[in-house]
Amino acid sequence: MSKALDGVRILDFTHVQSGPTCTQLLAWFGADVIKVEKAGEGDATRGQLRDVPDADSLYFTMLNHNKRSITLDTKNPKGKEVLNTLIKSCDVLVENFAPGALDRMGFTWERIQELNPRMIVASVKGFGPGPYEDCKVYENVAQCAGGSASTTGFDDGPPLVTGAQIGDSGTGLHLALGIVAALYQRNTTGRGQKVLAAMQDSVLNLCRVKLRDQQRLDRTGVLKEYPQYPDSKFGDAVPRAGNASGGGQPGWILKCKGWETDPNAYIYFITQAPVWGAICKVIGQEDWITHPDYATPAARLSHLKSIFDRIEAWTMTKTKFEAMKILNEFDIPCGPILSMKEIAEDQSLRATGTVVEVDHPKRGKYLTVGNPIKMSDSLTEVVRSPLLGEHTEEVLTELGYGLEAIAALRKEKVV
Ligand code: CAO
Repeated sequence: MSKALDGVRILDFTHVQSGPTCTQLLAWFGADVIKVEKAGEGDATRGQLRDVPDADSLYFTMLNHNKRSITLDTKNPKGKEVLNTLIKSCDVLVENFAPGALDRMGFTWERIQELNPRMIVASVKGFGPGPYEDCKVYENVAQCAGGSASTTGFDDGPPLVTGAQIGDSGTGLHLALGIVAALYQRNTTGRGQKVLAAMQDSVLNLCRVKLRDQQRLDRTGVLKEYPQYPDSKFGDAVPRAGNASGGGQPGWILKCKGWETDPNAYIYFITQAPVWGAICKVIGQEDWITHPDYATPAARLSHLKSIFDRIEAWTMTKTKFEAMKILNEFDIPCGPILSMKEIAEDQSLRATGTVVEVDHPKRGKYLTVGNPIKMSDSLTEVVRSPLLGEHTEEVLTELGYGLEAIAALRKEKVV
């Protein structure tokens, strides 16, 4: 079976998480991704958070499937020659170096265009043009600068970062979309272009509803679906909303049976308006269906705390899975709080290829997250990440280097 991006060749200059997330997706869609790594060192994550001595870490392996790895000293003049050849033979160059690193290497946009006018140059940077454009940025910096941290957590606590890697993996996703759009446009223009995904911008894009709320707060001075309403005062910025839903249907995380000992015995419960009657029946509070304090969504807003307390008295009598089953029979939206252990053992996620077991020659079997995007005509087979420089000879041969030339490059530590 063919793959969506068959025939697309990616020069992958990415490292750590944001860029590799992007190129891994492109590889899963069928692109030939050639990861260029520093000779002798490789992507720093190969050695970070190691759990098996001398084997590539899970941090690296889980972000670099289906790629080929070559080592190359791009600061060496002979290494630059190899890079010239690679640029000429690839469709997309993806990088997430610190700002200016590619220029300092001698590969400015103009130079790359000279070598290959069809080349798409795609970059992750921490910030777009502006006061912080030269800063190096990691995940949590982006979460803070993109508005996520100030709006995450509880009202009486400090800003919080989230475990979802919205700065790194989130930006990688944005960049991948920009790349496929640029490839599509190239079909008509014949030209490459620059694609930039800034981490701050990507996080803000994912926090769009909070900028919505900022403007509602500016206009009305209150956010009635927030837990601060009606008892606390609102300031001039969107406050942290705890576990409130962020949409027009109030929700909260409620304890389930076993919460005293199991930190994940909780369920997310949404009091969606169309099923309000069903909710009242399930929890045995049928008088709330017509009670003026509870009958309409508007009336309920100032009673959300007591409503969730009452629902929790019911959820605490059920395990999260029992509650999930009963509530779904009535189309009441809810979600169990699943631990990573439960997710790792979930057979349905294995069946769909979302959780995949991969074999690696140095570390043995490990679990990874497969392609979360499923396509009917472009199936993903997850292939283990490459060892450092595993494909150097193979790729150089494809580029036209003979065995002697390759041996000479090795001797001079260019590859
Ligand atoms: N051969 C020779 N040199 C190479 C090379 C190769 N194959 N690959 C990279 N280098 C060099 C670069 O040219 C750069 O050299 P100079 O600083 O002399 O120009 C150097 O290696 C280091 O690159 P870097 O500055 O990108 O790496 P860092 O570890 O200092 O910074 C990071 C890491 C992530 C903070 C920075 O790359 C960054 O801000 N990237 C953009 C934002 C981003 O992606 N952040 C997410 C990180 S987690 O996904």
